[in-house]
Amino acid sequence: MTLPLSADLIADANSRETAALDEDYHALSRKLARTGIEIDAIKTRVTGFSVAVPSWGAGRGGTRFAKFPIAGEPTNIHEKLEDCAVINQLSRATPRVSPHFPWDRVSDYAGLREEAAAQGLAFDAVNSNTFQDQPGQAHSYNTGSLASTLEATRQQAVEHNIECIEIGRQLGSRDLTVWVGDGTNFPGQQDFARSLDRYLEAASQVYAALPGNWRMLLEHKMFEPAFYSTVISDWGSSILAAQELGPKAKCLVDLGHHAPNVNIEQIVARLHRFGKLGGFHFNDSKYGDDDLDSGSINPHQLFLVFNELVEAELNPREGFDPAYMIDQSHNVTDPIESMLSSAEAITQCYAKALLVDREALRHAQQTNDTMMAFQALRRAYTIDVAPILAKARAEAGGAIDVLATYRASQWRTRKAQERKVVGLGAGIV
Ligand code: PSV
Ligand code: MN
Repeated sequence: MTLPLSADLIADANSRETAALDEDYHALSRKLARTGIEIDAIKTRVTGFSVAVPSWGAGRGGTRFAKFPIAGEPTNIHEKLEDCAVINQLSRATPRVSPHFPWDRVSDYAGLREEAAAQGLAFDAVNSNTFQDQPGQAHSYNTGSLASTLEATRQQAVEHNIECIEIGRQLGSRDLTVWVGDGTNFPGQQDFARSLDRYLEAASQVYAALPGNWRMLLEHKMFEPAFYSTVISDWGSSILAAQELGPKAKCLVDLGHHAPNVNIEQIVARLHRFGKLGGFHFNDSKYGDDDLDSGSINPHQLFLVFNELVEAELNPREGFDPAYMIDQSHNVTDPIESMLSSAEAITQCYAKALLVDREALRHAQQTNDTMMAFQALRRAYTIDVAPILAKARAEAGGAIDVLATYRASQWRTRKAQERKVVGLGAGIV
């Protein structure tokens, strides 16, 4: 395996941090031991935790107004993989990449899989794209894709999804994530029931093409590009569609796809209750699908989501095995730094959720002791778990201080000399 950064650089940076980390880890171990928690057991769980990164997140996103590329940004899937390998080498928490087609199209997928493996990476869920037209495409998606009123357009969207499954098979994936931009901007523009019927009929053709062990992850979103209505607008539409399609269809929750103030942790619990929680797109937002770093605006919500996910791990239903993924592509930071910051925030919330005294929580809930139930969560949330993560990373060959080590590597400056300049324009590609 050839990893992108020099192991000496990481070891060198770590050597300057080790003494302080050991002190912090020891202090935390004594604090946790007082409540009967063995720190090494938590570290083992943290080591076993991982989250996939999106191939498109390796590039700087844009708004619909503009994109401001940075020098050294990746220009194709090969360069994106290199950047994802940097993220994983430093964080040791992101060993899988979720590709998006046709953005990541190549002629040799077996070769791409080997190329990724040589850098310590595998492929996660494949994402189809029927929300954008491609040059030379026979039928436009400007009025919809799987729910289009036009039979030929629906068929084209079905075939694209089936092609994604085929590509994913070659890449070693086992999930197809389907998000469609289908919806309306004007009242009366489409019939709500008929468009859902068309979506279900087309989606069932995609479902029928899933290999035996595959899952189809339905991603809901209540707005953008359609703002009056979307076909799979919320978790309710998503779970109904998943139930209608069959057991291999599950729901995927993207944190940025809800109305402000929606109780997303409750949605997680509901989907799990019915065995339909299939995956996550982590990010954060002030308004909607802002694609901010995970936990940057509302770290407490992220913790509460993980509290439900740990509950679900402890009480699994129908093979609970969610595909955890970051979905972000922001337009003002270095994407590698943002994904490092998100991976850290996500893993921190997982670790904090593991620290919740579930017995105390259950007892307080059962006896209607609201304050103690709340405090059971609060106590875990306020513990600084950073030393656990840093120790787990360092033991796996990663960096104690991921951002400082990344900056010391001068990766982006070096890539700026090798890579082509990314074009201007708007949007994420
Ligand atoms: C849509 O906003 C979304 O969250 C879907 O996951 C897409 O595949 C992704 O963003 C990239 O556009
Ligand atoms: Mn998403």
